[in-house]
Amino acid sequence: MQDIIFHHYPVSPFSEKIRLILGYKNLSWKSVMIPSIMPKPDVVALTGGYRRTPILQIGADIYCDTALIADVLERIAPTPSLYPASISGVAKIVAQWADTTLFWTVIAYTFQPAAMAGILGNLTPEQMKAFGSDRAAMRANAPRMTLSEATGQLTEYLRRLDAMLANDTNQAWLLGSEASIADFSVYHSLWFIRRVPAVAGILDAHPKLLAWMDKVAAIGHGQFEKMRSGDAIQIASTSVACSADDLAFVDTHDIALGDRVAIMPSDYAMDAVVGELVICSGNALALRRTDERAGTVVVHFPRIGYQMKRAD
Ligand SMILES: N[C@@H](CCC(=O)N[C@@H](CS)C(=O)NCC(=O)O)C(=O)O
Repeated sequence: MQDIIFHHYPVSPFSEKIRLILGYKNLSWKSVMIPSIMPKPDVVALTGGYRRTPILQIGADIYCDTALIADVLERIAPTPSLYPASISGVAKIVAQWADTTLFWTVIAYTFQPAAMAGILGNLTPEQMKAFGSDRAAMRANAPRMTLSEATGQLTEYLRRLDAMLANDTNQAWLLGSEASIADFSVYHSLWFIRRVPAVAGILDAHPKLLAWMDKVAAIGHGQFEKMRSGDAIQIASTSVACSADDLAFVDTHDIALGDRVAIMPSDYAMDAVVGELVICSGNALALRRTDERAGTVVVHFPRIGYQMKRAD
């Protein structure tokens, strides 16, 4: 089994989601630190343009988006499962809500003037400015929520989440007696709030939620060692991507395997990755591309939240 190489940075909520899943599955992994803003030459060497955080690398296979990364980790370590059979559908639906609606409500709430200094650690005013410009460019025309709307909506979401946790031990996790992907997806946004003292007080009205957060945090991050990004690129360049023969072809684009395609997120950071389509399954898309430094790699995306077009 090749190393699990995780590319991330400490204050990234989506990275925290995956660090905890690595811990939940008791996995050993390599940790590659990446920049939080562009340029990210070593990330782009692997992905071909996708710049969001985190990414997972296994040899010459590069997995984008935490929904897909969670599926890959589930395949590598099926127990304990992120998708217990009786709740797998609802767990994925709640996770998707948390990774989109809840996340952007939390971002609009947390990035309020009173909290700016505490959010990203000790940034200089120049670094704060660079961060602001980077995110403005990344979000382009994506809709923004005002602080008043975000505060009101988040308050209601927290009430709803708190109501999912009963006092008896049968409801230890959001969806019942078993943990699931829903816990990890909801947790990472609330973790982002809790880190920042100027805004964390909004959680205090919900002791059950705070106790559940302590339980998720106690899972930890598994065992990891640092790896340099140059070494990760070297590993990609000397590895062969795994074959996708077992994934059934599901054609909804009228594009055949082997055709040149461009794949990109459908909401923000819409940088296209171009290559030859090698996986087009019910749940995932992947293309093969060759990079000067990383060699031939296969870049994988989930279907949900991404768009694919023919690249001519
Ligand atoms: N749907 C994506 C969202 C990832 C995402 O938005 N990550 C944030 C950081 S937590 C990001 O990419 N920010 C810009 C950056 O890191 O360059 C996923 O699940 O991985």
